[in-house]
Amino acid sequence: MAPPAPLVRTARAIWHWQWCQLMGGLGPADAAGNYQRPAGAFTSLPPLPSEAASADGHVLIVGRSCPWAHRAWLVWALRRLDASITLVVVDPDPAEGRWRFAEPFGGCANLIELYQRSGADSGQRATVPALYSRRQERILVSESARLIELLNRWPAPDGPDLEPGAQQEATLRWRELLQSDVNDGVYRCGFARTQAAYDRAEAALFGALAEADRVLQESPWLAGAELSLADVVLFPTLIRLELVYAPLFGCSRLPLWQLPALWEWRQRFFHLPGVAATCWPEAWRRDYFGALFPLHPSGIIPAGPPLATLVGSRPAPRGLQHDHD
Ligand SMILES: N[C@@H](CCC(=O)N[C@@H](CS)C(=O)NCC(=O)O)C(=O)O
Repeated sequence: MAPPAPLVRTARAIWHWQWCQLMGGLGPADAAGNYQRPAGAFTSLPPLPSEAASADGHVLIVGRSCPWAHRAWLVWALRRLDASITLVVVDPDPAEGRWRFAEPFGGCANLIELYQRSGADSGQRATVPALYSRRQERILVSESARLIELLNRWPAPDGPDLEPGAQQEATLRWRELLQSDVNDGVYRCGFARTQAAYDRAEAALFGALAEADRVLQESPWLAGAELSLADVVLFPTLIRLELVYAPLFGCSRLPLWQLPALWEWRQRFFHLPGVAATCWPEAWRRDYFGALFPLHPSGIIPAGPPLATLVGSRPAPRGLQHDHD
């Protein structure tokens, strides 16, 4: 027998109140219910360190599921920086809600300790990605938008320049739009507290994706003929779309194949050398569905499409500079 209506109403009101409290733990919102990404630590761009080229001097710390870390990991992979920057992958510790090292790093068991040893305030979030200097024994930068610029200028004899001169203006324009409407946009959909906040974020997200699709009908990469940081920042969000953001954050207006140029772009990007090794769909689903309790209280990890159905086999190059193995 169904419970009496007043009981259902009361239970709903209590659950909604609890939900609002729990959502506050995921991140702040403004009075209209729009998610507001909190500021991070170590946000300014340090100069290129003099020991840049020496092996083992620097460490890039990433987590598999994090799209912000993924963009830094991609620049590291595409520019083949493994000779001068070591990659360390941290694992989530869902019980504690923080990142931990597989084995102690710089004398620390988890990332928050490393942040504090590096001089971060105790209230600051310890986020990935982070670039650490072994010589200075501290984190140099942990804001991904700045970090990808630094990694792009890092000495790399064989690596492509991802801010090609003729495309600088277009690259910057795309990066600004993608950062707000797509990269942060999917979180503003998922973490919206009201219908209106979700509607605004969702419209901006699919507006930006439609614009990207239009541009990619004319040009192989977002900012022009050459691969750039604009493509790099779009990929981590788009490759998680069907696996995480559509089912969990409600970014489900269109299946991506209905934006055919974007669908094809994603396949081409995935098959660039080094990119596949940065993609961990099982970890993405496990971390997002397992950790975001207010959005998915059961913690049950749904099946998703195999990555191969999204990225296919290696597509034929479209006369692209970097599309070779
Ligand atoms: N502003 C940062 C955001 C990075 C970020 O939010 N990373 C998340 C994972 S996706 C994180 O490490 N969160 C840990 C925490 O908030 O304690 C950037 O773009 O680098």
